[in-house]
This record gives sequence, structure tokens and C-alpha cells, in this order.
Amino acid sequence: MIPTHTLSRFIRAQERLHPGSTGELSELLSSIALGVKLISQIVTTAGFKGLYGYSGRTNIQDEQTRLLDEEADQVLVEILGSSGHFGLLVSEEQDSVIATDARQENAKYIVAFDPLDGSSNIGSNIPVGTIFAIYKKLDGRGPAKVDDFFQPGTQLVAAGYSVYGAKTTFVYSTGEGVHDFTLDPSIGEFVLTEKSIKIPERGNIFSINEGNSPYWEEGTKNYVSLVKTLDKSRGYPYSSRYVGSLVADFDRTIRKGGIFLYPASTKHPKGRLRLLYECIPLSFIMEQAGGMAVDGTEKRVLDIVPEDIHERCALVVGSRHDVKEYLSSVYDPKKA
Ligand code: P6P
Repeated sequence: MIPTHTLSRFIRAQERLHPGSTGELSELLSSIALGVKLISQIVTTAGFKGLYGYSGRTNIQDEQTRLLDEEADQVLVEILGSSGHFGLLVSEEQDSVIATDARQENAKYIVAFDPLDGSSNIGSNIPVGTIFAIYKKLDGRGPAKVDDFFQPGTQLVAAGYSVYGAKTTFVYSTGEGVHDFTLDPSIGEFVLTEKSIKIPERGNIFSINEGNSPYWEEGTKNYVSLVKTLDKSRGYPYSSRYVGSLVADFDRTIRKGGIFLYPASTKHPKGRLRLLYECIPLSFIMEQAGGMAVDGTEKRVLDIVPEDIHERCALVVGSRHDVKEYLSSVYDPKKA
């Protein structure tokens, strides 16, 4: 079969649906896709290019950075920084915002990304990925500034993630559905795999690190206890799946349904995941696919306004039925 629907052609077709489009969004998504292709190549060959292991430095998260993290970060900073469309960048691997040569008036957009999430898993060939969130500057004129990142996810222009696994996938949304592409290395193109992904209304998989159970709040304990009971009339028990790599757990959830949880706990009072470049973009994708995304309370992740570029956030995301069951366990445990 000849692949006619490549990512670049799909993006252009989407652009033509909006008369007056300048084509900038198409260009910037293509820049990100190029970065993902390059990172895919780095990840695939890291094992024999001495790119495993640590760089000897630590990032703002006080985590030892891996050579691969820095390689992936450098790829995206260089490609996005030189695209001419991004005035500022935020990366998990960099302590502060990164000004680009397009910082001046002509750059409409800013982007926050996690260049290689889950990289601690890479030595055991577990899927890892890149996550990105794109905003417009608050003030169309003038240079981008850090406050431009302090917008709720409802203001996102686009968001997406890639998974470097058995295949390299690129999943993104510009607010008109979630679209999935698979990299065909033989032609170096992302080919459309699924248009308008929709998460099932209910799943039968729960995904949480049960090693953290001694630190969980009561609501989380109630919910995990519920999904593990033998109660066929309510469709329980669920299966447990936890990879420990966010993009892998999220991608399975959005395709098969169910729920992924990284809740607040006494060990992670604000959750472990990062709001700006993990929770917000993935919540945007999940809602576009018909799912739900909350911060472990009834608060919608997309309504949270970041106050710091690296702040953490609890995340409970997945099928509407399952996230609502979680919230019942938190707020009305007797009913659950
Ligand atoms: P834990 C990987 O290090 C990561 O940042 C996410 O990709 C993943 O979801 C989470 O941490 C796993 O955390 O505490 O369960 O090992």
C-alpha cells in the first residue's frame, strides 16, 4: 500500500480547513516532528553509541541527567529554537526558559517540552517518549516572556507526544481531535495510522505504582480497593498494568480505556509529574479523545494556571466512567 497520508500532508490538509491560516502552525508541528524523528534515531542506536548512563550533571529536578536526556534536549532546542516560530522554550532538562533567536516580535508561539520522558527505563528497552505543549504568547507583540507559560491548558494551540517503542508514534491535537501517526523508517515519514482517536467510555485496566500505597491518601486507597474487588455486577476486578514510563502508560490508556493515576501522596504531596510539559499536554490530548483529566481532586487539569515552569501536579486521567468512579471514591466513598 502506498502511504498517501503522511503527517506533513495531513497537517497541510488541516490548515486548508482554516482560511486565512498563515501556515506557521503547520511549520512548527513539522519542526517538532523532525525533532522526534532525530530523537527516535538517537534512542534506537544509543546502546552502541555509548549514550546510556549519566552525564554527571543534575537537573533542576535534582535528578541525575542521562546522556540521552541531554542529547534529546539539544535536538529539540536547536530545531525549535531555529524554527523562527518559537520565542521561548521550556524544557524539563533546563532550569530556566530558553530564549531563541526568534525571541523578538515575529515569534507568535512558545513551547514547553519533556524531551525524553521515562529515560531511566531505556536501558531495559522500555518505551520512552517526548511530550510537548504549544501556546501563543499572551501579548501578540513584543518578545515572549516567562509569564506567557502561565496560561491554563484550555489556551493550548496544540499538544502531543511521541512513543519510542516497537514503533515510533506521533500523536497530536490542535483542538480538532487526536490523530496518530507511525514512523515509516524506509521513507522517513510519519504515516497516518488513526484519525480522531476516541477513548472508550469505560475500560478495565487501572495503572498506578502500587509500591507507593503506604503513602496514598484515603481516596486513592478506596479506589484501588474498589477496582480490585470481585464484583462482576460492577465490572470489577480490573487488570493492573504499570510500565513506569508516562507516555507508555498514557498511550495504552487512551487506546484501550481505563485509568492512569499518579496521585498526590505523603511521598509526593503535589504529585510527581510536571504540570506544564507533562500533565497539561496529556490532559489536552485525553479530553480531545473524549476522556477526563483531573488533578486527583475534582479540578480539571486544563483549568490549572501554572505558577512555575517546573511545578508538579497530581494526575488522574482516562475513561470518563473510570475517572468519575475515582472521584466518587474520593468524595463519597460509601457510594463507590
Ligand atoms: P514512579 C519516569 O521517570 C517518570 O517521570 C514517568 O515517565 C513515569 O510515569 C513516572 O516517572 C514513574 O514514577 O515513581 O512510579 O517510578
